[in-house]
Formats: sequence, C-alpha cells, structure tokens
Amino acid sequence: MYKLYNVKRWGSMCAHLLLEDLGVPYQNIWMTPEQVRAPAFREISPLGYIPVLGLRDGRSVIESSAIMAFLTNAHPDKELAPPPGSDDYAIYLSVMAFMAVNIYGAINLAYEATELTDSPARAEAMKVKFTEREAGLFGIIDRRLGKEGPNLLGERFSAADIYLFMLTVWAHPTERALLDRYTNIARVAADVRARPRLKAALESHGVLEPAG
Ligand SMILES: N[C@@H](CCC(=O)N[C@@H](CS)C(=O)NCC(=O)O)C(=O)O
Repeated sequence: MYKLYNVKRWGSMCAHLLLEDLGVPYQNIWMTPEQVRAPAFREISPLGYIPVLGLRDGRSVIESSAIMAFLTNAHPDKELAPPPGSDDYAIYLSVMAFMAVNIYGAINLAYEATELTDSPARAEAMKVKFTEREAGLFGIIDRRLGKEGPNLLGERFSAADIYLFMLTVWAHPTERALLDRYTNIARVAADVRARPRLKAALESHGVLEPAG
C-alpha cells in the first residue's frame, strides 16, 4: 500500500485528492509542521518538504509533480491523465511541470522569501515581486483555459486540474481574489470541489469552500 505523508493544506493536498479520486488504497499519515521540520524527516525527504509518497517497496517519491504523474501512470484505467507516450501526455507533463516549477515556486516565495536573503527589507521586497509574478503566471493558465478549456487538457478532466486547484487555495492576496479575477480558473476549482469522491479529503484540509 502507498503511504502519504500529509499536512493539512500543504503540498500533499494534491496527492491526497488524487489518491481519493483514483480510489486506490493508501495509508494516510497526518503530520504536524514540527514533525516535518524535525531532522529525522530529512531521511525521507532531503529538503524536509511535503509531499512524500511512500512506495510499496519502502522507497519514497518526492516532488509533487512527479508523484502526480507517477500515480496517474500507475493507474491508467482511471483515466486521470492521457495515455503515457501519447502527444496529449506530453502536454499533460508540460502543464504539470509549468505549474510545479513556476507557480508553486512563486507562491512559496510570495509567502516567505527569507531563504533567499538575510535582509528582512529585501525579503519583503521579494515577497511583493513574487506575488506579482504569481498573478501573472495564473493569468497565463487562465488564458489557456479560456482558449483550450474547459479543463487544462481541454475536454478531459485530469490530475492537472486537481493540481491547479491546490495552487488556487494558496493564492495571494486571497483565494477569493484569485477566483474573482480569473473566472476560467474559478470554474476548474469549482469542478474539483464538486467531485463527490473528493468531499471528505477536501473537508479534512478545510478547503471545501473558497477562503478569503
Ligand atoms: N518542489 C516541491 C515543493 C514542496 C514544498 O514547498 N512543500 C512545502 C509545503 S507546501 C514544505 O514542505 N515546506 C516545508 C516547511 O515549511 O517547513 C514539490 O513540488 O513537492
């Protein structure tokens, strides 16, 4: 059985929702931020980051986009991604990596930029910059959805939409402001929230309703 190292509202939310949507068995390990930050957790996740997916053979997978791509490949019958090797699959990976590298990265730095500088004033200035960058990146996704939607992969709902939903929950200045500004993204977020098999997991992260 898979093991999901999970923190409420953190990056494990996408994997948690995907595991529920796929309907595959897994062990859910709720963790506190203190447990994640303890030195012992670095043996599982070298940067001390969540999410981590424990495999059946005891090894661990880190990086949210890798976990999402792995799970959809491992359970192709659930059709939450295009068939591996297809051109559509290339687009799926590309969109997923775009969000994981750029949007997730900008959101993290819009929360806290002290990893990049020892100067509190510079950290504050960077937070402003990354908040602007985050909005611009969400804008690219919103325009894509407007042209090629209703989902990130057109007619097909996929794990990429679940991933996008997670990012919207963390948006600056608030989730509500993002959804009001970007209506195509708002539609995807509403569709994710409307999936009956996700209700319990959404509730467990406190994200059944938009915040802000
Ligand atoms: N590139 C990583 C980023 C993961 C990440 O930033 N996780 C945050 C939570 S959302 C974390 O674990 N932070 C550790 C901390 O705040 O101590 C991924 O995509 O999985």
